[in-house]
Amino acid sequence: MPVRARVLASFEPLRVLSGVGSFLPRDLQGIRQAVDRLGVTEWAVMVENLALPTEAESELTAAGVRCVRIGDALVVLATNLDDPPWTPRVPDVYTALKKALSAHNAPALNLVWGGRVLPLSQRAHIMGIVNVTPDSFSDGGRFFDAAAAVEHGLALVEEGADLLDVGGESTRPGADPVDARDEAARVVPVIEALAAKTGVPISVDTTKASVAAAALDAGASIVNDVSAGRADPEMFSLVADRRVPIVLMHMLGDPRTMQRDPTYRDVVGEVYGFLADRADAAVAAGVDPARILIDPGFGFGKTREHNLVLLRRLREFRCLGYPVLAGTSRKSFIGQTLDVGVDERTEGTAATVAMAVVAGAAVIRVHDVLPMRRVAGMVEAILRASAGEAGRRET
Ligand code: PMM
Repeated sequence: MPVRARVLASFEPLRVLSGVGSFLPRDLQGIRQAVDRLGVTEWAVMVENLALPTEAESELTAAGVRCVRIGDALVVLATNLDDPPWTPRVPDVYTALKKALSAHNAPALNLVWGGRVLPLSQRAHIMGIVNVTPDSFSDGGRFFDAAAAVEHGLALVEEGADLLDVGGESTRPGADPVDARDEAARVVPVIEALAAKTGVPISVDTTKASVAAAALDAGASIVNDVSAGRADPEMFSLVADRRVPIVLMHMLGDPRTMQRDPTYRDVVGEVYGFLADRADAAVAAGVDPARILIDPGFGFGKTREHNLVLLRRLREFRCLGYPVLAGTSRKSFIGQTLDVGVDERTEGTAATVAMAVVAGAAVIRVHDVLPMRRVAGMVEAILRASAGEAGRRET
C-alpha cells in the first residue's frame, strides 16, 4: 500500500484534528496536551498509512521535525521539509510528504489534450451545466428539448463559460437509471450542434462507456463520470484510448440510495482516500495522470454538514496533485442552510463558489455562468492583490 500524505487545513489544529477519523474522541485530550507541549500554531502534513513504518516517526523526530501519532496517522508539523534538513532513510514517506506539500502549494496543472489547452494554473475555469433530462436536479425538464438545450449551451458560452457539461441522465437523489441508448439519443444531437457552433470544450456527464464513446464521436472531448469509473469497467480503457481528460467524482452509494442516512467517520479522509484509489485505478488502466480531475461530489451521499466540511477543507484535495472540480451550484445543502427553494440559491451558490476559488479549485461547475464568473474573477483579484499595489494611488 503506497504511503499517502495530505496537508491538513492550516491554522486550525484542534478543529482539523477532530476531522481525523482514526482516533477516538477520548484521545482529544491527549492530542490537545501534545499540541500545547509542542507549541504548535500551524499544522502541516498528515501521513496516512496503516503500515507506516515507525522508523519514519523516529527519523522525523531525530531530524527535529515535530510530529504526533494519532492512531494510524502521523501528523507532521512542518511547512517546509527542508528546514531543518533531513536525509530520508524512509524515502517513500519523505517523497509522499514532499509531493503532498508541493501539490498543495502549487497552482493547478494546465490541462493539455488533443491540441487543446485549459490554462488551469492561471484561473478557475467555469463549466456551464447543460442538462438534457426530464428530471434533473434543479433545471430538470427545462432543456429536455434538444434545440432548447443547444440554445441554452450557446447562451452559457456567451456568458463566459470556459467549458460545457452535457448530461442526459439525472443524478438527482432517488433518480432511476436511464437506458444507454436513450441517454445517448438525448446527448449526442446536443453535443453535435454545440461542437459545430462553439469552440469551448464539451464534457459529457455519463457513467456509461458507450454513451461516452458516442459523445466523444459527436464532438465532446472530456468525460465527467460521477461514478469515477465504477459503473462501467470499460470507462477507463475508453478514456485511455481516446486520450481525453476524465473527471472522477466521489459518491457514496448510487443516486437511488445515496441520501439515505449517509455516514462517515471522517468525511474528508474517506473522500480523499476514495479519490486517491480511483485515480490510481485510472492510471493503472492507462489513463494519463495529467488528464485526471478529481471532485469530492457535493450532494452525492452527504449530509448538509458533510458538504460544508468538504467545502471548508477543499484545499486538502489539492495534495493529490490533480486539478479539483467543485460542483455546488444550487444544491440542497445551500437550500437547507439558507432555508430557500431551488430558485433562490444564487447568493448561496456564490458564497460556495468564492470558497472554492479560495481553496484553489480549478474548475467550477455551475448553472448561472455570468454571475459565478464574476464572483470567481473578483475573488481571484483579491487573491492576487499585493501590498505593492495597495501603495499605488487609484486614478
Ligand atoms: N453534480 C451533478 C451532476 N453531475 N458532475 C460532477 N463532476 N460534479 C457534480 O457535483 C455534479 C456532476 C448534479 O447536479 P445537477 O443535476 O444540478 O447537474
